Amino acid sequence: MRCNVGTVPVSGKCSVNAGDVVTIEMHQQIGDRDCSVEGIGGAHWGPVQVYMSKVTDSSTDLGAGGWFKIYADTWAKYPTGDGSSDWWGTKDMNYCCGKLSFAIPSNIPSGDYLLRPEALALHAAGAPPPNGAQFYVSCFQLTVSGGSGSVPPTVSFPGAYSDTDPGIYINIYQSLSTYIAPGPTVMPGGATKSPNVLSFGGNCAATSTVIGGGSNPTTAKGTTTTPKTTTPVTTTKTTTGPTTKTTTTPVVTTKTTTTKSTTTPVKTTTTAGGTGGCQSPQYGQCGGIGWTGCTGCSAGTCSVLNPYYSQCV
Ligand SMILES: [Cu+2]
Repeated sequence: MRCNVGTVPVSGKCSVNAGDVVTIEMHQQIGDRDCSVEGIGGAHWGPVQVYMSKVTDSSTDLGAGGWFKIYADTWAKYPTGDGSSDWWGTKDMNYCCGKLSFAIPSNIPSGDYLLRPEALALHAAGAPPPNGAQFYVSCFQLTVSGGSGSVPPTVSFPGAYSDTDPGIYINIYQSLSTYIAPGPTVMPGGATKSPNVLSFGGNCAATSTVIGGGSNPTTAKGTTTTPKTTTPVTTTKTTTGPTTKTTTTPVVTTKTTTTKSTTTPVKTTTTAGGTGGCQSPQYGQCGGIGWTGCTGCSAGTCSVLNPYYSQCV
């Protein structure tokens, strides 16, 4: 829950300035940064949230100290369909080259930090604990310069979440009137974004709202520019452990504006899978109600997690 399994600190640190916009990337397969491939595939819908922890040395720290939330891109209701049709943070990530951008708050002290983006996949989260929600986390080792103020109140991992939290133990295949993301509120000076992308070709540029006023550019669109106050962060590459499949690579980018795309998933009554004779990759979706993609598996076997979701495991 802190920094994923099978991970250890590495020697490098990424230097950033307080206030910099950082972009993290998540991809299904190691080494694949193809923007035409879903960043986190297989209907892994849920919120994306980002935490930081002040540490003495980010190249050795294991994250046992306190964490505070700096960013949240969680949920927004789509006019039709059930919760799986709604806007989610992981849809923003999925259809935007696996990228999510957010600012390092300017009102935190300078020094070393661990940065912990967390994608929470809820496609099987309606099953009773300990089955259900899937957390995809990585930790990045930062040194922040130019900060000010003090560290906000913190939580611990484990400890911040309960397996029965309403945003963790939830069936998203029903109409949702609200969604309560797990964990503490975003710190003042942090930011939230309302998710706004439902498919490839959606508008990946959007602005997040700073808690306490103002806004930040959050998502790179097409060409990447380096903002004047930003130091590019290109060194850390964190590979997740054996139970997950994503790789996250931080890079610094910029930019803005919003719109909404409107794709409604086609509903069918298939339970074992769709029409494809093709093969999904390991950890990919291979069946479930509404699934029209590949029903075979190039690695693993197609296993039913719930009526809406079968996965190559
Ligand atoms: Cu999964």
